[in-house]
Amino acid sequence: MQTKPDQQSVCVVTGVAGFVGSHLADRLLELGCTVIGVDNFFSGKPDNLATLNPHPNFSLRRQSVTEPGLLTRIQQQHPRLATVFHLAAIVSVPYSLDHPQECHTVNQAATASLLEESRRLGLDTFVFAGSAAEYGAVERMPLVESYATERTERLSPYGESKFAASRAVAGARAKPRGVALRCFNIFGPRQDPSSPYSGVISRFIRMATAGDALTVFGDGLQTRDFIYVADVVEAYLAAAGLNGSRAAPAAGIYNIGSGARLAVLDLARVIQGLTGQPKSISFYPERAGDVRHSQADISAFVGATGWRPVVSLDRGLQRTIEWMRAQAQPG
Ligand code: UD2
Repeated sequence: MQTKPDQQSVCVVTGVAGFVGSHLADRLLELGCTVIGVDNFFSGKPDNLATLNPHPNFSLRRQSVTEPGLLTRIQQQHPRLATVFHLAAIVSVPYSLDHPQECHTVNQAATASLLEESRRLGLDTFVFAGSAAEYGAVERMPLVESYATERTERLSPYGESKFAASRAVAGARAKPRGVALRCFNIFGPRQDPSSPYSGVISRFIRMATAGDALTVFGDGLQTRDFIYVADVVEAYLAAAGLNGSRAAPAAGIYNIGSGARLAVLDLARVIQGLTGQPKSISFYPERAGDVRHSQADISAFVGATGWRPVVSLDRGLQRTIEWMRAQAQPG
């Protein structure tokens, strides 16, 4: 059934200080929802809350999603709580390789607990941030949801934990209805470019705008499915039936990507063109554990909700470049 977003819609967003979570919360507030954000600032950034903090319908809980009773306490204060968007996670694949137990606790066990708590409280919808990492070494493109199975060779505890959690979420048919969004390579403003493991787009834009050569790992012919953050946010709204168009989708796991793939080397050239910084490209050894290709088949979610990505790669890159340039301005 379609829900009309208004002051009646009370939502929890875990990972609210993260790249995607903060954009999702901005959009929910714009729609008139009340948002309770949760973050322990392990990887989330206080700066991402700049537009949220002053909003009268926003409140923040600084805590980990591993702490029991989180949703129960929120529901005591907000009896109309209906929807949980669960995005908080250990988000780094390399970190998960060094800390497999912590990754299991945060990404898998905490999701199972929040889901169970949602069931006890009788909440309507539980939307979970899954990942393309759930496909691990699968080579058949485009990737269809059913290609990731228990037998799939996943390349990290991160991929394993996201797969198990998505499965659990999709198993919740009603009260809550569980929807896991298997997101591909998301990019856009607020993505942190500073770590060696940051998204390639944020890294390339930072290098290009600084006038540096772009670092390509391997031959650059590996491909990825890049999707702009605003399109991902609309997918979250559609998953919860809050986008005001079609009915919400049935419980399940759905790919969220652009449906197209682009070689890293082509991406480098596009970014050099858009920034007007046609500096050279430096080639480095292929990164361990990299998958060769990644491309989503998005027909399941498009068919279920009518959602489609609408921001072109060029437009998304331009907006990201503008944001990064503004960040670089002093003061
Ligand atoms: C993405 C996700 C990761 C996980 C994974 C599942 C991001 C940031 N990471 O990892 O969380 O879900 O998908 O498969 O979305 N590269 C360069 N030069 C650079 C940086 C990267 O050539 O300076 C290459 C890198 O080797 C890779 C591609 O660009 O082949 C994309 O790298 P990424 O780190 O943006 O994302 P990916 O697909 O490894």
